[in-house]
Amino acid sequence: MAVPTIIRPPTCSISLSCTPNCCSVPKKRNCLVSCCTPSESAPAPSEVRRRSEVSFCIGTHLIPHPNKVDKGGEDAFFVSSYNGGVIAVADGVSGWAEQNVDPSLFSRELMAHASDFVGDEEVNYDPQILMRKAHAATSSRGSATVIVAMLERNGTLKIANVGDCGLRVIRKGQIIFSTSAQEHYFDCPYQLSSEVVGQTYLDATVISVQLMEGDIIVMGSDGLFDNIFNSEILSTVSKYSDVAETAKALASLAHNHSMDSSFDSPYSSEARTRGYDVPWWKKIAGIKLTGGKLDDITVIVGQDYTSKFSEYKIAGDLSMVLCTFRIVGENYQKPERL
Ligand SMILES: [Mn+2]
Repeated sequence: MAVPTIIRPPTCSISLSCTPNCCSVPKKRNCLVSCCTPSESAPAPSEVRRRSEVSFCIGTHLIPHPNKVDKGGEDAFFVSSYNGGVIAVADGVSGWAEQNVDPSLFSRELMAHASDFVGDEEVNYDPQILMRKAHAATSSRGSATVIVAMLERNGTLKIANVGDCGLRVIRKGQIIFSTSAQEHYFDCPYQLSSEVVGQTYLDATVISVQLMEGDIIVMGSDGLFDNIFNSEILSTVSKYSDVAETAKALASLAHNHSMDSSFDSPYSSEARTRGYDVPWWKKIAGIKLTGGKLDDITVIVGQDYTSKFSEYKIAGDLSMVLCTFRIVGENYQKPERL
């Protein structure tokens, strides 16, 4: 993204001693303990752990904008294993550089505060409140788009999103959930800002998704979603089993597209839809606006490994099992030097 609103109008700790089947009715959390006390017929502890926990392994990858490699780009992210787990991305609005403000300061400070407040009593595991507190604590000048997703231990993924970072949930090879970007106009997304003209946590899109066994989560900054199509996300995640490798492959594909002036990217396609295109005399010659969008690219991938390696299949939703994020990648931004 390029335009800040200021310059234009703006592995879990509890082992449940039950299998999902024994608790199928009623579906209440406390039933997990009360109706499933260990018995002679209960599976051995090692089996129990494998059957009753679902870990979404988290892998991350960040590739900075080619011109911003030295300072690591202007995206920031964090991953936490608190409670079920938290993943978040902030994208510093690059237009601030025109006012001699380093756009990375705001996004990094915002994510640092968000990471600090994850366990705060007032936040109460609500991504929107986490956003509010992190924003209020951030003193740097600048602005950022931001997305926060928190996994409850019953498998509910709670998402708060301001701007054009994004998240997809993939189930059985299909995208079954996708965030929508919020924007003032093309290339000017909603953003949390140091200035009063910006948006607040109240502007966030807030939504919950019930995850299921085998689901894959792909979260990223707009640098990911502007440069690769959903179909490419699906084909890429199907090729890898390791989440860190998946995140790197997605980021690398987006990065390659971002530097390809002939690639008809989601970004160039959207630009044409909005009326931006090559001059008419080029259009007559059959030329159209193409190319990827150079940008920082942050990717966070969460994948349920349980279904791949467990013989026991949990039918349906995960509300009866314990769901957590397990971090296997970096838990903060560590840009790759190209
Ligand atoms: Mn961006």
